[in-house]
Amino acid sequence: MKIGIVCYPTFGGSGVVATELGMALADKGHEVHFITYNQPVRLDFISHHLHFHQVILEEYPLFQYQPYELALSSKMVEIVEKHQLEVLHVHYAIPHAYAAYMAKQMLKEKGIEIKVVTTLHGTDITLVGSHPTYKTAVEFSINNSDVVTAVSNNLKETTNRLFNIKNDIKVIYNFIDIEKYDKAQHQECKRLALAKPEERILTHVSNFRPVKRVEDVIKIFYEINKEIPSKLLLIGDGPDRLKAENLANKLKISDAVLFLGNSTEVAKILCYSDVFLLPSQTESFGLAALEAMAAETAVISTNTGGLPEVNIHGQTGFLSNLGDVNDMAKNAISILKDDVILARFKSNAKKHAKKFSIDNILPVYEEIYTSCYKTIAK
Ligand code: GMT
Repeated sequence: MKIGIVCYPTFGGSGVVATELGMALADKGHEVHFITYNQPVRLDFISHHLHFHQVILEEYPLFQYQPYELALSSKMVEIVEKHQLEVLHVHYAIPHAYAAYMAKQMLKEKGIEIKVVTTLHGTDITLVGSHPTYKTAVEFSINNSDVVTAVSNNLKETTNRLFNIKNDIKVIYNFIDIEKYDKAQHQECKRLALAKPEERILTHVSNFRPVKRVEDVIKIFYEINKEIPSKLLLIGDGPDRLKAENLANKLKISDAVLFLGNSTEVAKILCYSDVFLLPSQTESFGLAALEAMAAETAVISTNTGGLPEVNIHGQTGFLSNLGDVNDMAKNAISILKDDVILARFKSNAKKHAKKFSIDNILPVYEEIYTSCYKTIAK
């Protein structure tokens, strides 16, 4: 099929899911067109099945804020028409679902019917979308999408609680390319370059936004490090990085804390990891936790949002109440202090991650696209 994918091209989870989905679809022979303002960071190849169309914003002195939705919907119309796309799959409701609705109306005027699939990822509902500033438009665009999906049961419930939704929301979990993580596990994982043989390695991957509570990561590690020789690797960048660095300095653990910045090689870095820390305020799913589990890493997380659907308490890791850094540290220590226990948690994590294999999830998206296409053909 010919599919247009609209997403944020950044390191955020929704962009990662959209990009991995597009690349997997292209691999299966579908023609995929990414429409966004930059090349998605994880888009590592372009082929005759995989295209990228940049939305360019024109500067104009009158605009304090450039009207991105307008440029995006115009670009969608252009690309749908030019490449005869059959479906538009937009990731993250704001403003993509709204822009897609506008594109659909403009195409209708030209006698072209296009179906819109909207995938809700989390903060587009929980933190931003339900804010009175956006709520009316978000609710409207969700209700006017042809198919709506959410990345966890929790996100579906939250969406139905916060909005007056008329569509049935289909839950499709985030997914993982297990083979990529298997390969990274089998590469030469040079642990000794980062830690002493007796040290455990803890990791955290995020975009360092306040919702990730990176200072809690440092506080948890501080407690662990008192009892277990260990290193903490932080991957990513964002507004709270400096706060986290300052806290590590203040607690005099900066020698044990490595800030590695953004990386497109997360699978390779996670091969060092024993325990992954995710003390988020909320996670609709927690793709970062799933990626860690695929790299055979136990997860210490909060019990918020969709995290309990991913991290199984007492099996793949532990769940704690938001902000309870002592409980998270205690749980991490209970895993890290014993080789046999650690090995059990790691193996459980990997086994559970396999349930989210792309091989299981991709056909579900394909089915949705096909059902959209069939409705048009009728
Ligand atoms: O979590 C982020 O910082 C990025 C954000 C996004 O939308 O780009 O991620 C959300 O979508 C991911 C993919 O579906 C989910 O795995 C994350 O849990 C979700 N983040 C939050 O709900 C905070």
